[in-house]
Amino acid sequence: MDRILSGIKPTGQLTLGNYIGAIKNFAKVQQEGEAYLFIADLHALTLPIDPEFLRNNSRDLAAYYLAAGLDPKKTTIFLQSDVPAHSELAIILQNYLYMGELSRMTQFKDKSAKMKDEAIGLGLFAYPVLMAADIVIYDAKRIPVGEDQLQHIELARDLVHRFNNRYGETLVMPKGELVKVGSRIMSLSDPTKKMSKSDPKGDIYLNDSLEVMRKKIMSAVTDMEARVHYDVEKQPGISNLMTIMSALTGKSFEQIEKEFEGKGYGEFKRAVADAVCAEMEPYKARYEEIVKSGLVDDVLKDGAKRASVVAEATLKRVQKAVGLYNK
Ligand code: AQP
Repeated sequence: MDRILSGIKPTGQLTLGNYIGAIKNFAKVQQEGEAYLFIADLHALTLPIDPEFLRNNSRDLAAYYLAAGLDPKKTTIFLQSDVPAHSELAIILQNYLYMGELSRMTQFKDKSAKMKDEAIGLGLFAYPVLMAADIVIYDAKRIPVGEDQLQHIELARDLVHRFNNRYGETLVMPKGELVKVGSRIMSLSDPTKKMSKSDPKGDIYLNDSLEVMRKKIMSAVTDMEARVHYDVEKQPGISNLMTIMSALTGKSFEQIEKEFEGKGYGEFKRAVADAVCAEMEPYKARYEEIVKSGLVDDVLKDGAKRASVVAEATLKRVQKAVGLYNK
């Protein structure tokens, strides 16, 4: 059975983009292999974050995973920092990725764009090294992610190639996988930008009330074309709303265009809001139940134990391959 791995940084409140591009898909994917799903709390330190917020948000993220239908008996759910082998492996792997390629990463360029050099942490720059370690440490072949993470996975693939060429077949080659629809949900207020946890403009948060979600959708930026039509260049706002609707209802873009032919944007937005609320109402209720149940701590503890067994074995294999003594 193929190993599957994914993770999310607990850097802020989860967005509808995180849900559609990542979380919703995990529950489906867990049926197809041996899945490992982590909370990337070490990655969350790459930009300033309040310790109390990080602690609470990490556990909260686990509750959102479970609410999405992730079965902790089937999927190993854990905190990245609970498995120190990730960090040890990253220290070794950092020698096989280079400054030039790391500085070309879009996420690094975006996140550091407005920062002075003195304020850019080494962790932000080296983020893809730890991410490569997160992946290869589970011999994971399939990495379901949103579109923005594909570049980091390509870099992890380069690393595996480089490492195996030098030391023989040691690491398993990973491959990024996107959801068919919704791998890049855009901001509702600026549909040329990705909806992001750390950029509150135009986000729908999973912890927004249904009423707030509805309001945000009703005031989403559209255009003057006055027709519900999928065209990312000319109608990015409408195309984004169509993507959200399609991802949540399973309707194709053609079906949506037909359904709303000759109808106004107000009616279309109401239908998108209905689709979002229909999905979010039971999801939010399950999340509340999980939080009340106190299940999260046990799941994370058990997950860390199971993940550590696999991670430590890979770390040993790599240590031996590179010549670390007596491993
Ligand atoms: N807008 C999005 N549409 C579809 N998928 C998305 N993802 C993120 N935003 C969208 C996917 O969700 C997962 C979360 O990854 P992450 O938390 O490790 O970091 P990220 O990709 O940087 O996500 P954010 O929300 O933009 O976080 P911040 O603002 O902290 O950087 C990934 O699979 C991601 O692709």
